[in-house]
Amino acid sequence: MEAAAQFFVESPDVVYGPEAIEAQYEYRTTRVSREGGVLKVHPMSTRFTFRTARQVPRLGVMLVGWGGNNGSTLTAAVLANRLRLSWPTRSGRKEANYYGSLTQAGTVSLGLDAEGQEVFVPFSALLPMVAPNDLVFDGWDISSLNLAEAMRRAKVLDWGLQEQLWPHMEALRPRPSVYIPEFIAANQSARADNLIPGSRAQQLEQIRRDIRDFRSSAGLDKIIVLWTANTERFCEVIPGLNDTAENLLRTIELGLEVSPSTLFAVASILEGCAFLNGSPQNTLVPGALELAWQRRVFVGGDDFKSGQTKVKSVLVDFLIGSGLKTMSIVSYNHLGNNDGENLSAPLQFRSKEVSKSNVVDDMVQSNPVLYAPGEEPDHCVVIKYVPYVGDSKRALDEYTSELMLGGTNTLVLHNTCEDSLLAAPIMLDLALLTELCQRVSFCTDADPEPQTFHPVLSLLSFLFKAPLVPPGSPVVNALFRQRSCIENILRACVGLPPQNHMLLEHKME
Ligand code: NAI
Ligand code: DG6
Repeated sequence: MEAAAQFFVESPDVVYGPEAIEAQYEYRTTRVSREGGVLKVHPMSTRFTFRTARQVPRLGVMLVGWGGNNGSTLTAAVLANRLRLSWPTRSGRKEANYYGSLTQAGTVSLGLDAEGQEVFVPFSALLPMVAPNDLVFDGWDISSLNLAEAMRRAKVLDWGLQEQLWPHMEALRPRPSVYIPEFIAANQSARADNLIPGSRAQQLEQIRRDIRDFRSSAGLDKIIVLWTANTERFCEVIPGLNDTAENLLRTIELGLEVSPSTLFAVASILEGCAFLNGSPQNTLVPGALELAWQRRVFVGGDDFKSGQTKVKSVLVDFLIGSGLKTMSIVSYNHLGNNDGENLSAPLQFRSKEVSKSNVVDDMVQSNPVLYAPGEEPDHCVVIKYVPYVGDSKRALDEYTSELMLGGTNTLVLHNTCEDSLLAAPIMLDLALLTELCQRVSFCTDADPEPQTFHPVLSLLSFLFKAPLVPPGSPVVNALFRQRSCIENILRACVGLPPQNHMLLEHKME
C-alpha cells in the first residue's frame, strides 16, 4: 500500500493557520511519592498549547569532517536522491533511497480505518519538515581533498554511483579546519594539510566567518553544524578552564587548552546555530552547555547510534523487559576505515569505549526485581583495526542471561555492514529533527509565556549512543522508548494522543 503524504487532524483542538499549526494537548502523566514504605501514585494532567511554524526554511548543514566517510557518504546520498540516480551492480540495478532514516523511511500509525485496519504515514508527514533533497551542504576538514576524491577514498559507494556523482562533488571543497594533534590519533597527521592558522581566538573567529559566509553565499535561512570528524580524546573538565561559559570564552581568548570540537561548538552557538556532536568525546563541556543555555541555542550529542549499539538498546531492553537477567555483554568489532585507524590509538578508543559501555544502564536500573542496587552486567567492548575490510564493519556480540531455575541463555549475533551507510541517514535525521524542533514552541495553562524545548535537545536520544539530557533529566537508552518519545511529541504537536498500542477496539465483543 502506498504511504499517504498528507493528513489533517479534524478536531476543535487543532487549528491549521496560515503560519502555524496550533494544538491543544492534554499531557497525562503520574507523580509518585513514598510514604512510609508505600508508593503513592498520583495521576496528573497538564494542558499544553503547541505551536509549530509551517514555513520550512532553506536549511544549510555544515559538517565538521566533511571529507570523511560519513561526510562524503551523506553528501553523496542527498545528491543521488536529488538527481534520482540509479546504477548497475552485480545483483541488479539499485536506486537512490533514504533507507535507515527514521524520518524518511520510518512510518507512524494514525489509527484505524472503517475496516479496523491501521493507517500508516511516513514519519516526515507528521509535521512540515525540510525535505532532505533540499539540504545544502558545506563544511570543514583538515584534509584538503574535494568531496569527489573523498568519496573515492572512503570506498563506500558502488563504482557506477561514484562515476555519476563525481562531476557533482568535484567542486565541493572542505574549508580549512582546526588541527590540534594531541586530540586525535597520531596516525591522522598525514591528512592534516588544510588548516586554519593563528591563535585559538583567531581560529574561532574564522569558523564564525565561515558560517556567516555560507549563510549569505548560499542564501540560507538557517544552518546546523554537525561534528562528524575524528573521535577526540576526552578533555578534562577543570574549574576555571571550561566549567562556565565565561571561563571557556576566556580560555579560548588566552589560548589555553580547548579541543577543536569544543571550539566548533562555541563558534556555532555564538552564531546562533544548533550544534550536534556525532562523536563520543565530551565536546559539550559544562561551559559550552552554559553558553548554549544563555544563547538559547540547541545542542545535542553524543556519538551517533548506528549499528551494534542500536541492536544492544533493543536486545537488552527485550531481555530485561522479559524478566531475564542479563549478566554478561561482550561486544567485539573490527573495521578498516579511517575511523577504525583513529580508534586504534588508546585515548581515542577510550572515548568510544565509554560511550559504547553505558548504553544499558537505564534498562538495568529499571528492574530492581532482577538487579540489586549497584549490580550490573559485565560489559566488555573491543574494537580492532583491520584495514582490509574497509568501511565494512563486523560486529560480534554475545549476551548471556540467567533463566529460571539456574538456566543460562546465550545469544550470539554477527553483523556486517557498511558503517557509513548506517551513519549517514542518522545524520540526516539529526539535522531535520533539530530544525523542526526550532519551529516548535509551547505554553501551559499555568505558564502562558511561550517557550521552546530545553537547549539540550534530549528528544534526539534515539540517534545518539550517549544521549545528552538537561540536568536532572533521566537518560533513556532503550531504543523504542526513545522512538516513542519523538513520535509522541510530534503527535502532540498535531493534537494526537500518544501511541498506546492498546487496540481496545479489537478486544471488545
Ligand atoms: P573518518 O575518519 O572517515 O572521517 C573523519 C574526518 O574528519 C576525516 O576526513 C578527517 O580528516 C576529519 N577531521 C579530523 N579532525 C578534524 C578537525 N579537527 N576538523 C575538521 N575535520 C577533521 O570517520 P567517519 O567514519 O566519517 O566517522 C566520523 C566520526 O563519526 C567518528 O568520530 C566516528 O567515531 C563517529 N561515528 C561513526 C559512526 C559510523 O557508523 N560510521 C557511528 C558513530 C559515530
Ligand atoms: C567501531 O566501533 C567504530 C565506531 O565508530 C562505530 O562504528 C560506531 O561508533 C558505531 O557504533 P555502533 O555501536 O553504534 O554500531
